[in-house]
Amino acid sequence: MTTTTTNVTDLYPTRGATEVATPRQDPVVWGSPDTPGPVSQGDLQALDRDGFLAIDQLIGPDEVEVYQRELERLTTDPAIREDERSIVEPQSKEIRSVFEVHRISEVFAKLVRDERVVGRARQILGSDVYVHQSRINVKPGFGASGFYWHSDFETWHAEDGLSNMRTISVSIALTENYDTNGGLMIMPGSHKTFLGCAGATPKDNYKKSLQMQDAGIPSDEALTKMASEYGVKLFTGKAGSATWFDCNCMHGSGDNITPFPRSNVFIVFNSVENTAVEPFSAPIRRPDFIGARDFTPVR
Ligand code: 6CS
Ligand code: FE
Repeated sequence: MTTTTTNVTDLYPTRGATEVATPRQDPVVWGSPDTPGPVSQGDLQALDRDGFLAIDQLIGPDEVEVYQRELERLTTDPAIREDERSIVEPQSKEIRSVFEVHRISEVFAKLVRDERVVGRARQILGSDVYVHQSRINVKPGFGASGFYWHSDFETWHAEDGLSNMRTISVSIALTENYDTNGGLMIMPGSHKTFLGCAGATPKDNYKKSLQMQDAGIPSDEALTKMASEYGVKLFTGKAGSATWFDCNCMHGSGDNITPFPRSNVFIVFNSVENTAVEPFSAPIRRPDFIGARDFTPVR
């Protein structure tokens, strides 16, 4: 194990000369079984086993419309397009993602504070939580590109300085996620092994990685072994459905060549007991609109 400048032990080495697997050393569900909250004991056990929890309807159809209108407003606002927090599609130059959407939009800020959302995050992580990252992914269709296989924690550890796996993401569908328009795919159970990737992090990596990730990509051999062992689950659901998934799930999504957008809002809750230190394997920090440095708990 190596220590970083802040003398924090690096439990999960990555982006060295070779790819290296490390067994997970953190719980998946941190809250104690009798912690009250919206997630049932059965669902907590499933989350621990699989690394994800799918919910058919987290928000109702009438609410979804409010968020769909807000997504439309944001992605057609010229000021947002000019904002550095907007990432465009490499080909079409359409907006691909808008980061820090919980700070830009009061509508999405309200969703973050909703007990159905933050209440689940607190229960799973067993503590107060803050937003490490939020984004809307538009995936507009007609060739919008996907996200290659990766573990989010691998990036958040290497580039944002999250020490432990005490971070949970929720992807809330704002349009219908069919089995054809580039839905989220997760390898069930893959969250129990940390795959440290080979290859150092280039400076300003985020400027490229948010369009097409390079550093932090597993090898074909590792992906073949994992997919053979765990399988691949595709998540579909109506607008308003949600997928909670552990920070270390191996996941990705395909291109969307249908005319039907696959838009979601993606919120990453991190425990206030796991606040970001210095990057474990990157020359500099990423901007705080990608990896938050304000650890104020969500209230
Ligand atoms: O680098 C990140 O933080 C982002 N990249 C991906 C592909 N998923 C997680 C996160 O939004
Ligand atoms: Fe991801």
